[in-house]
Amino acid sequence: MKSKVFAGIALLGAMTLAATACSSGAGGGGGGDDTITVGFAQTGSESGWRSANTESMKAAFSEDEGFELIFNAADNDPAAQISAVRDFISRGVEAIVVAPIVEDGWDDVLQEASDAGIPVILEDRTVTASDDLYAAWVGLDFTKEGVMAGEWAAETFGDTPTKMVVLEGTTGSAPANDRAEGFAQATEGTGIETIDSQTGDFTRDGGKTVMEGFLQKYGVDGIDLLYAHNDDMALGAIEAIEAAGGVPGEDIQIVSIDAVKDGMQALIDGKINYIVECNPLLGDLAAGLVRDVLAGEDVEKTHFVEDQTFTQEQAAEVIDSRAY
Ligand code: GYE
Repeated sequence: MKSKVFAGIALLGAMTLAATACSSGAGGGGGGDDTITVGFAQTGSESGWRSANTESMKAAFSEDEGFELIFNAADNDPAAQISAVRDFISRGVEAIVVAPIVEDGWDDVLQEASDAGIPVILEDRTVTASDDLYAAWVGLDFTKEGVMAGEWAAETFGDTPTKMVVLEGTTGSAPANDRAEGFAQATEGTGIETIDSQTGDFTRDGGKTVMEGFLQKYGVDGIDLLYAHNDDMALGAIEAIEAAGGVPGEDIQIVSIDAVKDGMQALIDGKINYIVECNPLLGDLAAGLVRDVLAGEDVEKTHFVEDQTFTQEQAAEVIDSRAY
């Protein structure tokens, strides 16, 4: 079976190749048999988080690490993503990794992968299908992220009547559902009232367009707080608020999730007030799970990666040392 031993051999092979700079040459030549072929169905390229996640996955599933990666990004179209997984099955890959765009609708294709004897590892987002249908999941606790964002809002606004608008992530996605739920839990009984909530699809353009609509409807003065399910939508909203003559971070306070570089910079600049991290560097963990599952090892079904939170001061301290 292909396992850690195998990964070690692949790594040694790569080192030897680098040292001798010759023998099997480029491409699929030497070591081809030993390579683990993996299909990865990514959501798309909607955000800075996603770019960092894709980079992390490509590095972890590289040839040097002993993999041949078939990469697909579905442009956030759930049907296209399921087709990509079916294509991986028909190509006979050894393992499939999916970052599911939405939670629902996975039962059939996961069953097909299982019938074909191809293990599926989920990274990032979760699904509603039975966990018997996949080997493992690695990602973040989105509900907890929502709770942490909500706790900041509850502490900041308390009983003060506060008009909040929400920029939701992709409708039906696990992070949109869970971040909404976590925030609601943490702000229950406070003076925060959701006056509007719409999806901005996790994109900067989406955040900007939806925020423009909110501003037309309520005016800068009619909104006290924006909760954006990711930094990119907050960044789009900042453009909309400035264009409407408002001061983001002051006239309208903003809390968002991800802690990507541009978001952290906006936090330092005082345009965002608080950020909850969502760590996108899941590649090594996902690759480790693929190796272990293919080696027949018993793996835990769920693997949570820890997140932290950032105030403006904390962001300034760490921004230079962060990898994404
Ligand atoms: O927060 C957002 C991205 O699924 C955790 O997807 C991920 C989310 C992330 O587009 O920026």
